[in-house]
Amino acid sequence: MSFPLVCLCNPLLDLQVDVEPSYLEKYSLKENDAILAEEKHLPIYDEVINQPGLHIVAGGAGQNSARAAQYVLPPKSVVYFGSVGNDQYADLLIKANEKAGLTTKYQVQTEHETGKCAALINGLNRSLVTDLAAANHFTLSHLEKPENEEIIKGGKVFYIGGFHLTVSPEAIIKLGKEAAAHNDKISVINFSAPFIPEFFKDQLDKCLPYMDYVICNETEAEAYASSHGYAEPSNLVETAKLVAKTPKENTTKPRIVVFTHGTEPTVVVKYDFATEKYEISEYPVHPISVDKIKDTNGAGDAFAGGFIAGLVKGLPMAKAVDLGQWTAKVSIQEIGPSFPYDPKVT
Ligand code: 26A
Repeated sequence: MSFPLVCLCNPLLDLQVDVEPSYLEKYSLKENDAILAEEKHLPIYDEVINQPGLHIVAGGAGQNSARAAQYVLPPKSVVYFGSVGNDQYADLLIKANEKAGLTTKYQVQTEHETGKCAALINGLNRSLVTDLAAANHFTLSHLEKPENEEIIKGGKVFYIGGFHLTVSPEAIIKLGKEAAAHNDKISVINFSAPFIPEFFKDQLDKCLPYMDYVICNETEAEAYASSHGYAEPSNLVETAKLVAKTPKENTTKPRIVVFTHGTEPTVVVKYDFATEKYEISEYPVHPISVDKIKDTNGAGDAFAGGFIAGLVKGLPMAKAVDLGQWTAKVSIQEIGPSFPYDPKVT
């Protein structure tokens, strides 16, 4: 079995509800953030389960991107690795992935439940509180099974949700090494949330040398700059240049940093290690009227999914960014990190 796109992250079920700012205040949550649940957050799950208007949807950042990429690629193009429990939640995720045409290769935990994310929607913002549960128990050994080794060997593009840095950097490095060993393979990591470059800096720095592409947004860029002690890079482009030039295992291929910035243009910075030169470009986002937006849960994941689908297709940068912006636009018009089926291709 082989798939051009191989993805790795934490599979989660999203429990999505609309909340008032006072609810976020009660739990000291920011209006637009993603965090790991602490003890004090645990009552949230019981509260949202009982709230009218609850939507239960497939989530998990990398899994959302994998579904988004499969949405625009030919059938059976994408495979996804992660860890779930042996429960009904996992069955729901498997069904959602099947519907999306995404091939799932889960590691199943018997002693832990499938992870969940309370997606607290407040207007155009979303605050995500995650209990990783089984997703936290993914191990490198799953990728070392002969059938999965085979899948990795056959992969062309490897996409890693940076959220997985909290789980198994070894598994990330395994995929990164496969890409670094071949000039015609590509590895991509998404910083995922500010707390990743902030609190998982060492894990990130260990994995980055194996990554050809970095995707992140402006708040994650800021967190990266501050945790790495950069004296306030003046703007997004300056931070992108710093990330692009960080040490790299295979310097035959450039490092390319893709920074999204809400409705501001997407910034792409490419660093060529041989010539020591940067190439900087900017791409406007697809405008959409606010009344068409259902919620922004998974917007960034959808962008990443469309973008990596563009890499699989071998599209030039402008077209790959454009495909990412299109998938993001499609997803924010659906409830949760979802897509309208049957698939349409741009
Ligand atoms: C480790 N953490 C905190 C997480 C996540 C996560 N996916 C993986 N690991 N926290 C939130 N998400 C997912 O992000 C999507 C929106 O971008 C949510 O499940 C949601 O679908």
